[in-house]
Amino acid sequence: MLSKNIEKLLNEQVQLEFESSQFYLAMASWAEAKGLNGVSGFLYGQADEERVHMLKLFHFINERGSHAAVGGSKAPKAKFKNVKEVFEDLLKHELAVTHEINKLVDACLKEKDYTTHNFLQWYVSEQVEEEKQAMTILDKLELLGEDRGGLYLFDRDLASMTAAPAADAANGGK
Ligand code: OFO
Repeated sequence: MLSKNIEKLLNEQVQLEFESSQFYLAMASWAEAKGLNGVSGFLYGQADEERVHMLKLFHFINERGSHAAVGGSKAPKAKFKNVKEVFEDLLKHELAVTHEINKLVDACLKEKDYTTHNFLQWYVSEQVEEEKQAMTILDKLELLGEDRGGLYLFDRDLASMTAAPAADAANGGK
């Protein structure tokens, strides 16, 4: 059974994962409209992954005898100056998510909720990977530049980094 406080914090995380998914979807749409199919494919994949993160939380909350809440969201930022701004925003967003996960982990330790603490370790590792990936992408962008040639190569590169649909995790990672 989750405490009221942990239930509330987990539901806030549900909302944040949902907002991450919507944000990356808006980025994907912007890139697709610009004809950057490698970038948009990558971002559509990221949006799907964030939805999976949200669903994992849903299942956990409900299985622990609480109730996962569905919230709304305001429309995310949809216009970007250039590809660099997209990935700078993505990294900034991931750093903010990591901060929230850490707060949640901390709250679990304070309440001696070791089950939720254990569950959250997956998110801790995932954030390390996502931050690393965003930094690698920004490095690539720096290297290739945003002139036509550089952007073409960058777009092709991102197509090869696109995650396969995370179907196995879509049912809560079971
Ligand atoms: Fe949900 O992993 Fe990033 O935000």
